[in-house]
Amino acid sequence: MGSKLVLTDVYSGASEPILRFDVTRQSKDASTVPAQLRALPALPEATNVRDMKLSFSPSGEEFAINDKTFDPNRIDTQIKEGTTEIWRITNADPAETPFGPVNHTFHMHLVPFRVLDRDGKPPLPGENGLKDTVLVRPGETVRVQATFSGYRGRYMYHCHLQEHSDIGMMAQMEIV
Ligand SMILES: [Cu+2]
Repeated sequence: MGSKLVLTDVYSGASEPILRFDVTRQSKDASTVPAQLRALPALPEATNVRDMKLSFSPSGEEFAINDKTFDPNRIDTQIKEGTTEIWRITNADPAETPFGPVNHTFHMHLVPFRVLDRDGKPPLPGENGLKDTVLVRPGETVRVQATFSGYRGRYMYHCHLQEHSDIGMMAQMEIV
């Protein structure tokens, strides 16, 4: 009681407080976590591999995916409905800048994905389930796998740091 907890974003380098919790009363917590969580379903076999490079744009003034800034009139990736793909997502930005490391958080619309590995090593403890966003630190390559089923049409994938997607780090996939 009486304590204050402040949620801060240390990964984006901004270190600005996001949310403050003021503990003003005591309450009972009857929730429990099972000792063993449900096993993950087997991964279907992937039939295609794509590379996604996250970095500053060639001009150095914006952010890009595979050296291209966002264009709403361009389809960047075409995918056959129902297929399973592995995306190798690489952060090619520097670990040291006056503002700290340039981290990116890759986010895909339409389908959740599974994190296969980070630089060939197992995913982080919190990354074993279905994800829609994954942190990619400078110099890292994270492999994710997704099955593109459910809907056809155009969907976005982008860096989830809004300051990055706002200046180009966003692209379109079309499920056909
Ligand atoms: Cu980013």
